[in-house]
Amino acid sequence: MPAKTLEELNVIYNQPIFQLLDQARAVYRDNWIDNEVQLCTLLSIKTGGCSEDCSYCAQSSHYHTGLQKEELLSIDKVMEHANRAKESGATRFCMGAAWKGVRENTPKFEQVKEIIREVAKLEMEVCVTLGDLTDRAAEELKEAGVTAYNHNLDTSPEFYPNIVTTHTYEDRLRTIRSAQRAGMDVCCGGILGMGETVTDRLRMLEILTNFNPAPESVPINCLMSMEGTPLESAAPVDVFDLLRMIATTRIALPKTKVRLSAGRAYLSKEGQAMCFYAGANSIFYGGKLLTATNPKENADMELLQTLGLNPQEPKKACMNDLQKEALASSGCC
Ligand code: SAM
Ligand code: DTB
Ligand code: SF4
Repeated sequence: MPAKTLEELNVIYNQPIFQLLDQARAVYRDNWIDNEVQLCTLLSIKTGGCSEDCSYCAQSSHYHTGLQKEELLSIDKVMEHANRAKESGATRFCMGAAWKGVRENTPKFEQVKEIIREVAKLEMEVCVTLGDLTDRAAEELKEAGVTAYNHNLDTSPEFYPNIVTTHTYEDRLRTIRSAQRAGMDVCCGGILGMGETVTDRLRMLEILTNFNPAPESVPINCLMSMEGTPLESAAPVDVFDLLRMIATTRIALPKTKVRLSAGRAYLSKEGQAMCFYAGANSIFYGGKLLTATNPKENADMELLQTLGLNPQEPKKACMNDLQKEALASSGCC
C-alpha cells in the first residue's frame, strides 16, 4: 500500500463524517469480508516500577499513582491466564511488561522466553510488549514463538517530547525496525487525548503508512487518565474524533487490523458499533487491560451478538481474508 502524506490524510479525515464512513466501510469490505472481530487478551506479566516517565502511564515510577509494584509473574501464573483466555475465545494473548526494554543474556529475558515458549504451545497468536529491543533480543523472541511485537509510537515525533523524556521517538523506531528485521509482525499505534492536535494524530498515521512492511495491527487507545500522572485531568476524547481516527486508519492501512483499544469501557455500545462500522476489527477482550478496566467478557459477547459480528475463529488467527483466499487457491491446506 503506498504511503500517505499528511495532506492526503487531512483530506480523508476532514470529509463530512458520513462520507468518511462510506469510504472506510468500502475499504473494510474489500479487504475483510466476514464481519470478524479479533479478540486479544492482555496480561501484565511485570507491573509497575518502570524507569520511564511516560506521562500517561500508571506504571511509571516517576509518579505516585498508588499502583502496587510486582515482580515478573511465574510461568504457572501466566499459563493460568493464557489458558483461561483461550477458553474464553481469545485468539491472541498479549503480554506486557513495565520495562524500559530487554537485553539478551539476562535472567529476566531468559524467563520471559520460557513463558513465551509455553504460551506458544496453546496455538494462539503470541504478542509481547517489553519496551526496547536489541536485534539479537528480537531474533530470540521470534525464535521463542512471538508472532507480534507491540511497540507504540503513541503520537507524532513533534509532540512526543511533551509526554516522554526518558527515551526518544527514534529509540521507538529503532526497536520497531529490529522487530521487523527479526520477522515478527509489528503492532504499533497510539493514544488519543493527551493534549495533542489532530495533526499530531495524523502525523503518527503518516509515519505508520511508511512502514515496510505495513504494521500488522494498529491499536487506537483513548487515554485512560491515571491519578497521580501529569495527564490525570485530561479531557475525555470525543467519540467522533475517535471515529474519524479509526476510519482514517482503516482507509490508510487497508490490510492492517485496527484495534479499538484502551478506553472502550467508557464508550457507549452505539459508539463502539460505529467504530466497528468504520473498520475496527480487533478489540482487547477481558475485564482488565494491563492495570486499567475493560468491558467484561460477557458484555462484549453480547454486544458482538447484537451487532451480528463474529469473534475470529481460532484456526483463522494470523491471516486476513485475502491471505486465507490466497492460501486456499494455492492448494495448500
Ligand atoms: N513498557 C512497554 C512500552 O512502553 O512499550 C510496554 C507497556 S506500555 C503500558 C504499552 C502501551 O500501553 C503504551 O505504549 C501506551 O500506548 C498504552 N497505554 C499505557 N497507559 C495508557 C493509558 N493510561 N491510557 C491509554 N493507553 C495507555
Ligand atoms: C496497546 O496499544 N494498548 C494496550 C497494549 N497495547 C499493551 C495497553 C493499554 C493500557 C491501558 C492502561 C493500563 O491498563 O494501565
Ligand atoms: Fe514504562 Fe511502558 Fe509505562 Fe512508559 S508506557 S512508563 S515504558 S510501562
